[in-house]
Amino acid sequence: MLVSTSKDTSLKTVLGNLGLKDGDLKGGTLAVHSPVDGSLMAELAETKGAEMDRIIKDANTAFKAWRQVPAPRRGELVRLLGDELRAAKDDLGALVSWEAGKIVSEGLGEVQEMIDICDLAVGQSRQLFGLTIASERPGHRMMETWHPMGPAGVITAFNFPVAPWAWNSALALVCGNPVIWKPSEKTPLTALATLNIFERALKKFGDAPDNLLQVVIGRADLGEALSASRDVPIISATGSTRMGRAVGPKVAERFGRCILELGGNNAMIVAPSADLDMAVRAITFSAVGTAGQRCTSLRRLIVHKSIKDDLVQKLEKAYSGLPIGSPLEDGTLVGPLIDKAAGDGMEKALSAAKSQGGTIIGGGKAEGVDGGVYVNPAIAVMPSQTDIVKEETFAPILYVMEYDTLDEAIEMQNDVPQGLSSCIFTLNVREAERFVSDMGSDCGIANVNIGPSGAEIGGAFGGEKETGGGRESGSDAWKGYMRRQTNTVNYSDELPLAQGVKFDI
Ligand code: UN1
Repeated sequence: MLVSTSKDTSLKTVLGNLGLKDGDLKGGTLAVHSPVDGSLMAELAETKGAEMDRIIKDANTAFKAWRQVPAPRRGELVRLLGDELRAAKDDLGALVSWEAGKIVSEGLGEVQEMIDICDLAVGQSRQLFGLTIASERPGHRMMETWHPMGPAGVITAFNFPVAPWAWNSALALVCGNPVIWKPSEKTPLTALATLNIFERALKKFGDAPDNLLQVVIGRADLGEALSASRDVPIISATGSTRMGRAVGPKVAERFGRCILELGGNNAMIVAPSADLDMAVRAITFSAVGTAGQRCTSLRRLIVHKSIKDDLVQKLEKAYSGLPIGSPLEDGTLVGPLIDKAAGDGMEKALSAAKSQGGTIIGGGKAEGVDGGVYVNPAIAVMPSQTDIVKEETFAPILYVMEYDTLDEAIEMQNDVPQGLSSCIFTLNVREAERFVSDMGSDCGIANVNIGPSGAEIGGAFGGEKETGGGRESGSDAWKGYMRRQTNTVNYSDELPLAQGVKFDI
């Protein structure tokens, strides 16, 4: 196989470099196939449901020790993790390509995202601060303190098999919480490789408690066990809205804390003043990059009617030259879908789009690439925002609708159940400001003159409505992994009551 760098990205070498030994990858019940060529990469032993109690208990034992370690020292472990990730970047990036089907540059980008959040979390470990609040009572001080919460259950999806684990875990760890990780059953190898990388950091760190990070391999029942356990105070889950509907109520039932990052149905409004060449580049990256399998992928294009035909023509041209093929080959921009079910989902959505009045450009099986599910990205020009457009289909389908007034465009942008990411292309400052104002996009992310995907880790990541409302990675997302305690300290020799209440005995 051709590779994009001089590095050996063959699966055998990569697995070996990441400490995944042949013997550990055989004889189990979980078959892991590569979307690149359909080959069987591993048959892994699965964690049994009956083991979950012990795993959760071990995490709580680790918590009792880890919470006492000063936060900046906890940060040192995450700093070492960042170092080890830097050293393993090429190998882990290549394994992401093998297991999730991402092109080399995106596989590496995902590992870079892990490194970036480690850097952020190291700084954060010295900044887990609360406020001092003016007390109404003389000789009193009010303040808030942030304390560790306990084990965090982190459930991740196939499409970003490692970065969302890192967003959650780098912060959870500096905040004093052990992590139990349930990766997607489609991408367990990258999780096991990450566990090995973490263990390299642990060794250098020296005196961390055992079981700070445990990985459970298997299916939905393991995620359910985490969600149902009172001894896992935080559940952070990335995946489909369907998964969120299973996890959310279970966690709520026991009053646990949920951080949900679910489906998106992200739109771009293209206004008449837009720089169309730039828009075409942004649209192509965000609609066909990662084969349309990011939760931030561009799925809806809302274009002013005066430029619609021109833009669709430009996109057709850009789409016609897209290199589709093995993600490990130099120059490929569109890799495979994760599995056959994803290909069937795309077919189904395209035929629904057609029956709802859409004109389909592209789609279908890509010529000349075999082994995996390789498809031609599709553009579906729709008469309006019909039912199928309101659904998230995890595939490279771009629905195009036209608008007349900006009000109408914003209304269309917001008129879907999901609320993750959104953007506008315009050179008109009024339109741009309007879009990011309280009258604009209802999403967690709203961009101007860049696409909806490819967010940096410095901002809070997540969205509203069926996207689940959680926020991860940057800004003050660290607070999601700690409990806030309000402290009032009386340093006077009186006992005044708040609100002027008198209670003399
Ligand atoms: C996801 O698809 O689950 O903004 C996460 C982005 C990436 C993260 C996507 N930083 O596209």
